[in-house]
Amino acid sequence: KESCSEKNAFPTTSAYHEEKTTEGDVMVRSADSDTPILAFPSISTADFQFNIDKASDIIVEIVGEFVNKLGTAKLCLVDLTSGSKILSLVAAKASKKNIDSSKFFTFVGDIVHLYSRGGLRCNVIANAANWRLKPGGGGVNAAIFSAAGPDLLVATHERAKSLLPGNALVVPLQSTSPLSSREGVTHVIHVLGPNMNPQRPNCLNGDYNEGCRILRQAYTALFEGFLSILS
Ligand code: AR6
Repeated sequence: KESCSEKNAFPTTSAYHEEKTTEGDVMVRSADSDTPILAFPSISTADFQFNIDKASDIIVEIVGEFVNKLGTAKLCLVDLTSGSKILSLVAAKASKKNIDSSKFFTFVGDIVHLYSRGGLRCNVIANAANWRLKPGGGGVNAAIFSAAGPDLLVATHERAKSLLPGNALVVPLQSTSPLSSREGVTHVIHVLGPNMNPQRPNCLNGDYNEGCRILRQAYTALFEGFLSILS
């Protein structure tokens, strides 16, 4: 059985310790399970086809603006594979910018199985949503709605029926949701990023001035949403 691990150059050694499970597997466990952590995917860079190099600059820029406002909380960029380009670009740029690696790190894993398969407890996860805040459609959105169960859609639509690009919506999860009971997730934050895919609504047709502006706004809204949960 393979356990997930943090990515390459941007480790989390100060925040985590390794622990042997009864089966002898080495798991990475949060040193303090009360530490609030926001796990987020790279918004817009898969189905929405946003340029990965530009996106990595923006992630590091906006993380840099928030990293000192987090108190004991942490931010964690997640992707599915250890070959993820966005994870390695962000890790390298964050390290170059001297962003505190105990406050921000990258992690390889499925965002709906971070604790059960990766040993990383994140109380908040972000969703790369669609404008109608609907389940399905693939990617992170399909995974989160499916893992959370039907209550997430109800709780989401009680708060909003749609989202404009660049905006975020904080949704508390019921304790009966498997994402809550199994993974320890208390909130999902839906984020709508800029879309460069002509097959999807609101395509920006390669306008990266507008695209970068919206992606900055999206990460700002996401991190503000996370801070609002902490306060
Ligand atoms: N766990 C962690 N990371 C993931 C997972 C997962 N389960 N699944 C995908 N990623 P995407 P977008 C990574 O396409 O580009 C949906 O259909 C993925 O490798 O989910 O913002 C919505 O309904 C990539 O790095 O989001 C929207 O219509 C990142 O998550 C549209 O896609 C984002 O990929 C949004 O497209």
